[in-house]
Amino acid sequence: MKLLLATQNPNKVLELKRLSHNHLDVVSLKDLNIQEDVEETGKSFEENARLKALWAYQKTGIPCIADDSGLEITALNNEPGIYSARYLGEDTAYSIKNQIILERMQDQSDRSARFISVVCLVLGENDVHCFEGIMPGSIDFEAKGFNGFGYDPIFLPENHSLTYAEMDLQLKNSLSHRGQAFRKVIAYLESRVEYEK
Ligand code: ITT
Repeated sequence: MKLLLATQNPNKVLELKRLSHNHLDVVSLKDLNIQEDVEETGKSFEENARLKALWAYQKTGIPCIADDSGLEITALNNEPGIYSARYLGEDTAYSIKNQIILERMQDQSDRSARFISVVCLVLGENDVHCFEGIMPGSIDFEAKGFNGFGYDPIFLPENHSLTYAEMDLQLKNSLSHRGQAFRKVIAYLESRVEYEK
């Protein structure tokens, strides 16, 4: 089946395309030449994921999913949270954002953090389903690795000695917050007979 991933973030498209199996023909907004973005006015990951997926469904009529995700750092009052993309300025380079976070974390003994993803699937106006993935971990003492995007170089997933940015895509997908949520979507679609093919 054709599934539209409603995102302007090419890294999310890459992650889902790598995860999805042969039955799933994943297309992106870019593939459909849609450049607009929807304003994320929700107060939670779920509200924003729902908003993005419904917007894309209403625009195209294609079954859609959207991810809203972010990093919560305990010692920083769970910032940046749902504002992860806008934190410290939407146009600020992540190399700078990550350095500022590392400086703010310098004297913190509690380095715990977690990544959260909520992926919302819209199969019809009243056929909407949300799935969550959470990866607990900590903020490293320096930025490490060059893969991935965003806060990947400073996030150490629990029980691993590599940051997300030091992992290849397959390893990151196998444990990441969004990998977990995407796999739940795929399992749900497989359980719906009409979407088997
Ligand atoms: P779309 O809304 O178009 O999907 P976006 O990048 O703006 O793209 P979000 O609004 O969900 O997506 O913001 C998520 C932000 O959280 C993202 O820009 C990163 O800063 C951060 N983030 C989420 N998942 C991440 C990951 O796997 N690695 C690093 N940073 C991540």
